[in-house]
Amino acid sequence: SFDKVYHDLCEEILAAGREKDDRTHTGTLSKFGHQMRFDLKEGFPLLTTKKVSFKLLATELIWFIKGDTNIRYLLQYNNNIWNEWAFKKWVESADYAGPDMTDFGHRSLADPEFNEQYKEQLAKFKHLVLTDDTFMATYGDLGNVYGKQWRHFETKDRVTDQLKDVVENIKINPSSRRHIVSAWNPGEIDTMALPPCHTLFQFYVQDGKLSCQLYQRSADVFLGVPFNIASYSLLTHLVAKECGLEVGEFIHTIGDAHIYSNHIDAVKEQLTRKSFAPPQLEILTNKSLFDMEYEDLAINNYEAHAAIKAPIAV
Ligand code: DHF
Ligand code: TMP
Repeated sequence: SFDKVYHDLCEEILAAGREKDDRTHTGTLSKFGHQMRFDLKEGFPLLTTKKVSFKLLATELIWFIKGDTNIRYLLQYNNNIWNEWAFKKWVESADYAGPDMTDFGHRSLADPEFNEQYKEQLAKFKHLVLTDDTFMATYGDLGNVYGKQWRHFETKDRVTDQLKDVVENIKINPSSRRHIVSAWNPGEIDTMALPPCHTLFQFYVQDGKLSCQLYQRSADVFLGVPFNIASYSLLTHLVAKECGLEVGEFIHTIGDAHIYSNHIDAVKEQLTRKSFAPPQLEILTNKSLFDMEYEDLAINNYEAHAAIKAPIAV
C-alpha cells in the first residue's frame, strides 16, 4: 500500500539512519538517497496512518501554480504552514519593535512564558499580513520561492514560464525527455526565505499515461514528506487532465531523508497503525490547470487515523 512505501522509509531511517547535525540544530537521523514509487491508478496517496490535511497541501500547490509567493493567499485559507519563515524576516528587521524573538523556534518549545509572547506576535503578524497591503507586500512575501521559479524563472535576457512551457511541450511532443521544471535558481537562492526543498521535477509520457518524478534535496520525513507526496501526485493529476492523459506513477527521489530527533516518538506511534484503503481525488471542473481553485477539488472516501502533532524545525 501507499502507507507501506512511506513506512518502509521511516523504518529504514530508524534502523539505519545516521545521526547528523543540521541547520536548525534540532538533530536528525538521516539517510542519503532514497526512492519511493506510487502508482496513481491505485488511488490518491494521502497517508491513512495519520490524517493529512488535503486542504493545506492543495491550497499550497494552487498557490505555487498561481506563481504567488506571498503568504496572504495561504492565510486566507487558514493555511499556516509557511508562517514561521515569513515571520522570521519581520522579527529580524528594523521595523520590528516587539519583544526579542531570536531563535523563536526552539525557545517557544522550551519556555512557556516566551511561547505566550511568541503566539501574540505571530497573531499580530498574521493580522497585519491579512489587512495591511504595504506590510503584506514587504513581510508576507517569502522571496523568489517556488511560485516565482515555476512561472517566472529569470535568467539574463528573459523570463521563463516553466510550467506553461512544460504543459505545452507535453501536448506537442509527449515523448520528449526534457519535460523539466526547476525551482533551483542558483542566482536567486539568497533571496529565498528557504531554498527549495523540492528542487526539480520531470514528466514522462508512456501509453497515454503521465508520470512525474521529483528530486527533493532535503526531506523532513515526518512533517514535510506526507505533504510532498500528495502535492506532487495532485500536480500530476492536474497536468494529466490538462494534457488529455491518464495518470501513471509519482516517483519520489530524495537526497537527505531525515527524521528530526523530536519526531521519533511520533513516527514510532504512526508505525504501529494499520492502513486503510486510499482515498480518491475528484476534479470537479473542466477549468484549465492555471485557473484551478481549491473549491474545484475534492477528496473522496478518506478514512484515516488521527493526526499526530509534532514541532516543526525552523
Ligand atoms: N521546515 C521543516 N523543518 N520541515 C518541513 O517539512 C517544512 N515544510 C515547509 C516549510 N519549512 C519546513 C512547508 N511545508 C507543515 C507541513 C508542510 C509544510 C510546513 C508545515 C506542518 O506543520 N504540518 C502539520 C500540520 C500543520 C497545521 O495543521 O497547521 C502536520 O501535522 O502535518
Ligand atoms: P534545509 O534548507 O536546511 O534543508 O531545511 C529545510 C527543511 O524543510 C528540511 O527539514 C526539509 C524540510 N522541507 C520538506 O521536507 N518539505 C518541504 O516541502 C519543505 C519546504 C521543506
